[in-house]
Amino acid sequence: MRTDTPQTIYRKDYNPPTYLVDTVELGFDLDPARTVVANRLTLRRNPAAGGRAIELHGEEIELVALRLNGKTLAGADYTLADNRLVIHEAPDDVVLEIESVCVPEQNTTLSGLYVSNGNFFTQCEAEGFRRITYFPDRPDVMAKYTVMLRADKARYPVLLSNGNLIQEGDLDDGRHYALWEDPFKKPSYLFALVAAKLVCQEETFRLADGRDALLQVWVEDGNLDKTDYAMQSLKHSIRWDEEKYGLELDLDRFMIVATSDFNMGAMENKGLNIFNTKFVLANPRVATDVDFQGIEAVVAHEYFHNWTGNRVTCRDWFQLSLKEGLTVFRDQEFTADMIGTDTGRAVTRIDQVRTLRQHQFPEDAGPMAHPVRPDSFVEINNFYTVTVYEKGAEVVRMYQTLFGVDGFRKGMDLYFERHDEQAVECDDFRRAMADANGRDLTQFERWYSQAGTPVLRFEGRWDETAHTYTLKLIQSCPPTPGQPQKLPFHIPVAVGLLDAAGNDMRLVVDSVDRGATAVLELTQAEQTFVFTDVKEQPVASVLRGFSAPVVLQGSYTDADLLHLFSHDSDPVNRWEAGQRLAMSRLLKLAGEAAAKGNSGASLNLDETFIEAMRKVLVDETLDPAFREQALLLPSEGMVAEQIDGVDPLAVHIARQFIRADIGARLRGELLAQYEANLTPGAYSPDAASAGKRALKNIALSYLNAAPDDESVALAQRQFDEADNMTDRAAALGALIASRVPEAADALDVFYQEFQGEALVVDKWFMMQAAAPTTDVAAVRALMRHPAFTLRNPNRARSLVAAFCMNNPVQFHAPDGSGYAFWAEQVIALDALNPQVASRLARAMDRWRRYAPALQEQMKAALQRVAGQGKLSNDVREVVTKALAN
Ligand code: B3K
Ligand code: ZN
Repeated sequence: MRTDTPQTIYRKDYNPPTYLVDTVELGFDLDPARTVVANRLTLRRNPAAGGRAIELHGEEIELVALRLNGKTLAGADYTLADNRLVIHEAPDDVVLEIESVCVPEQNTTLSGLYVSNGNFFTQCEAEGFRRITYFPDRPDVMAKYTVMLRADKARYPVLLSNGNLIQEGDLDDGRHYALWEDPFKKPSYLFALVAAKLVCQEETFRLADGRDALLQVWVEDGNLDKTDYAMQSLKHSIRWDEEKYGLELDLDRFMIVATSDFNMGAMENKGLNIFNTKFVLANPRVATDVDFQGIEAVVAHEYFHNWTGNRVTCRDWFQLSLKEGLTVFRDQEFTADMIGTDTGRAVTRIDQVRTLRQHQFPEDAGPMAHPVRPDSFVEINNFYTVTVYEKGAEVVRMYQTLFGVDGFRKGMDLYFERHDEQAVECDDFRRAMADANGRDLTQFERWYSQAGTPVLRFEGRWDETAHTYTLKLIQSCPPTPGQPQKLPFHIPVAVGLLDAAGNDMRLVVDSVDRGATAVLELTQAEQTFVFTDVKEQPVASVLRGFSAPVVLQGSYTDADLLHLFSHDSDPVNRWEAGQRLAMSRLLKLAGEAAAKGNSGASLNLDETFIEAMRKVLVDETLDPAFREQALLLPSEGMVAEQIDGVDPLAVHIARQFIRADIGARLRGELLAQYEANLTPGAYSPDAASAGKRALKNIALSYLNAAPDDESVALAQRQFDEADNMTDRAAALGALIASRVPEAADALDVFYQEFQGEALVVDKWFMMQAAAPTTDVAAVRALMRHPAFTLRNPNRARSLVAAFCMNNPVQFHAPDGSGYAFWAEQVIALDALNPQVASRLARAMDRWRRYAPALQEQMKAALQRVAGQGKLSNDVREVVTKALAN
């Protein structure tokens, strides 16, 4: 726990390291209560930097011995303060020997070396290596590692580290050892070790160049029935990277290890990926379609990091999106390719757009707004954000939109040719893209340096005599903390024009035939594009495929939107038109509900909207997965983002009213689609089956938004009879939402059946936490359940964070009880695990948007946390920024 005043670190202050490290030899004597780490480094003075002082980081470790070129250093030779060990004056070439001690069993932060369920794991990104040994713990120091692990053989039969296993054997006293060597230079954040009692599924896999690689998925005993999908996903990922980018696995062995105590999804340590069990373990009984998709995506993401992140890494942490944005883009493309069909691709794209709007746009508009490449931070762990990851991926996607798949590949090839085994900057990636495609991307840099979501407005005018259609595009970007003014972005805007029959017109701009979709490049604040030979009034489909991460505004009429919703050849914009129709109703009804003192009594939904929903629901020419997306209303959070001084209860009432109205008025169609989309036979997580289940289950949920005996019986039957978690969880969710007494029994049955499956117990907590019937008192009661603990991040998130983030009605209860609970839990969690606490702290980001009475109480809760004497930098940065902006 740091209690000193947090220091802000600035990108502009970057200095190269004074010494470079060539080799690292680590020796571990693993003991939960006292692990001794011997570290032998060879260093060399960096000619590119001045100075002869060696700067090492160290945190929560005890220095036992320190020798330089064989001589023990005296107290006057170095300073040890503020988590820094500085050796004042060193020769050009140095062998440094450091011995230190840490206490893994007391490490609840899950950063550095820690114990989970009796096993040792590490997490070093971003700055966890310094909690293991003294080291220049910065990503631009890349070295070769050799690691000796020693531990009790009975308790820790499996000893793993990065790279290749060189030697293993027995020692005295029931101990054994393993020696690992990583042939590649790497930054310290990619170091990992595991010492544990685990079992594995393994196989050899033939790589494109004919080599055989050993692939392993390590889990606790009893979970080998849940590793198949992760293994399959790994093999698909290896193949895909070979075929798509010509990138091969560069090691003889690739390991995935699952642990139930993990701060995030997974970690790409070289050759030894460590995963949250949530993204490894799956079988039909315990995992949903969404869980299977998550596993495939995260396994791929971590594997792809081997090239984009590990072989080419970041110069400093401000460059984080260099590896994260790029790798998210790669895993997104992989997911789309795995589905294969056009609508399948579109549905994954729609998912990405939804995530951006739901999470990234609010971040970009809130107190923590930062550019994709931030200029400053207090705690780097706070910057593993949707902006760095998802907006970063959108920025990478725009290169592909501008240059095409082949142009993008050329840029990637040049990037690796120039920068393999280097630590570089976002600018280097942009330069590779520009040079490979012969384009000037100077202005494009603003996507990295300017925060905030650009607003893109369009105005279209058809000239019936000249047969031209003039499209005016106007861009602006709202101010963000520290950035009052923005310059125009370079925005690729994909546009189509629909004729009255709904067909794409052929686009001609400047006498050039641009096909059905033209990618216009907007670089000015305002620009006009003229399409010629337009014989009738078109309906414009702007920002096809969501070609840039912007908010699109245009004066759409309902008629335009209905036309696009029925006909747009671009499925993303087709979906988008439906979302706009829904959003306008949600906003209108939320306004009416609020005006009537939050009574849903006399709300009304127009036939036009119901008819549009009916049409898409029964349109058999559309994939079930797409229809489900089209039927899914914008979330309460997304609606709230559109209203100043929002009252979350009014939004909830409006959305529930629409759901119930759809459920009642489309009853026959919903029942028919429910039946038509059953998936008899053995469960398979493939996209087509998952799409059917999704449509069937959204039908079930609408039916139970206006429950009657029949719909409740349907949910109950599905709950009792389904053989897979997707259908069981959906049925349970429908019962909970319909507020029928059957729900409580079903929850009991569910718990009894799955109490031995931690990931399912998480779902059980989460469903209750997010139910609008669950108030703070009920959450507190759940916290007293024997299965609850704050110490396990998944469990804490499944109840505490799920309540604060996914249960807007109760979280924003007018008496402020939700906010008081939040403050209490942030403080409690911070003492255990600052990273998890800090994520929870962000539930208050948008406090200034709420109705005055709520705002007041939110501010008080923020002040209560900020006023704590003992607070991590992580949480302090978040609450300080929330109060300041
Ligand atoms: N690189 C890790 C994230 C590390 C987070 C540190 N607080 C996982 C990933 O993005 O693949
Ligand atoms: Zn990543």
